[in-house]
Amino acid sequence: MHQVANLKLSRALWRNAPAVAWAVLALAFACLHATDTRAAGQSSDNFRMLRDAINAGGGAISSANFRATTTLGEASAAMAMSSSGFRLQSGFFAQSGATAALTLLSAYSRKLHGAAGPFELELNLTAALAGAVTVEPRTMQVGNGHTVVFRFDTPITSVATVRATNAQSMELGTAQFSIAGNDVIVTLNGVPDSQRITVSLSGINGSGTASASMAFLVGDVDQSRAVTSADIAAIKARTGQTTNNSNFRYDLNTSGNIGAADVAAVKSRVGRNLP
Ligand SMILES: [Ca+2]
Repeated sequence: MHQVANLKLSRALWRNAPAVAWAVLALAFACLHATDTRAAGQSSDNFRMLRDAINAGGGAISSANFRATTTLGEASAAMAMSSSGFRLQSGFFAQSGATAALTLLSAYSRKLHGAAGPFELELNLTAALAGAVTVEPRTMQVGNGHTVVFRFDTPITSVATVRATNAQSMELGTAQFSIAGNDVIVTLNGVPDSQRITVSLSGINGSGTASASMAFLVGDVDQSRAVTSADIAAIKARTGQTTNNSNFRYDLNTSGNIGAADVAAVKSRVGRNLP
């Protein structure tokens, strides 16, 4: 019976030989092109590999089961190309997708205004430290310092260092950070008032960097970089208001409303300006 069945299968294959041949050719063609999704030369900008091509080890693509086919690199190591024997030809660069895609979208100075909630002052990321930087006019929050939020276009997994420096690259106060989704939240303590600073992050998701310059000058609600009678008038005009998204800069003591304490705070600082 088996011989009869095998004979029938052989005859069927023979009858369909042209179709079988084309199928084999098509499969070979597809395999040849499986790794070649790059646009031009193999540089860091345009090199891509398909999962099927690099994942002959099976399972998820991780260091434990990564395998590359012999056509991908230079087989200077003998036997199979495993992680210990794998070599790539000179000129080849691989890059981490997360680091390459990392972009700082925006940065904010965030403060909690009591029951009114947190409000964020967006920082001008294009201003030079000595130029028209965004001025944070609200006071440092007791026990919590200043909070600067860096918002990226991708989830953040690691940050190596964070620093707050002045124009002479001297560190001001202390800087700590935490990570929340796409945000890196920097807490500054001990930064004096009437200061321009640059907050810098390095080692973001590996090798990414980001920085934002800003200034702290309590009472400068109109961003003129000096505390003047105009700032007093602006706060007085909003006395009695509950803090909201359009007036939070005038709530200097972040109490949740604009009142006599805010007027007193700006009056006591008239004459101060940024260096
Ligand atoms: Ca207030």
